[in-house]
Amino acid sequence: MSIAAILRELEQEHATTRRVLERVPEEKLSWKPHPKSMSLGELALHVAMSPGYIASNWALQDVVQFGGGGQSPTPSSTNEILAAHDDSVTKTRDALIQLGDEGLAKPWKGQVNATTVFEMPKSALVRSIVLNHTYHHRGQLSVYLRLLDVPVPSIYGPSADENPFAARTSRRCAPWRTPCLQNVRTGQMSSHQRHFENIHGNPIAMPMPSRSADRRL
Ligand code: NI
Repeated sequence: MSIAAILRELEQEHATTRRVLERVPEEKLSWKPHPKSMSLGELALHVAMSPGYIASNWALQDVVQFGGGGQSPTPSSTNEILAAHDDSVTKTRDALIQLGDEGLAKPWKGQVNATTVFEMPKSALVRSIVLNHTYHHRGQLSVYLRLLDVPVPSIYGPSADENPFAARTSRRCAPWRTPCLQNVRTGQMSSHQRHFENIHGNPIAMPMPSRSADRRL
């Protein structure tokens, strides 16, 4: 995993994260699905801020001392969450560039009262706690939106509310477009099409090859 690859992933994932955060209903920020859960506002702000905070405060140090936690910050508006997200994107990108490929190979420790509770290469810190941790909470946030009856945006594939693939023509299609087009010729469904039909009950429109697409195959 190189910094260049992580930065490419970041650009794509942050755009998706912003689409999810834009849906957060301001009048429901204090809502929570369970007494032990974070509120909608706390969770959305956690999704927004975490990558930038962890990349710039943890990944740039070799040893981090954790405190005792504390109350999650609570936003007062959706715009505040979006501003925190945009700031976090900049901080994450700057920290990763500063870290560089050499920095990714260095060891990192997280300690509580001088006892090591996390120990991993910085590449693993970035992979799991800067990136995967955010995707985990973003998925959680999408369930909050569903429970609040807010239309859920497409994240990695169609949601029950949005199917970006159905509207696509062959000029712009999903990453599995090439097998789809090949299967147009053989008359077979791709495994992804079967997956969406079986799991989501929501068939993907079969993209028809255009002349320009044909030339790329
Ligand atoms: Ni978390």
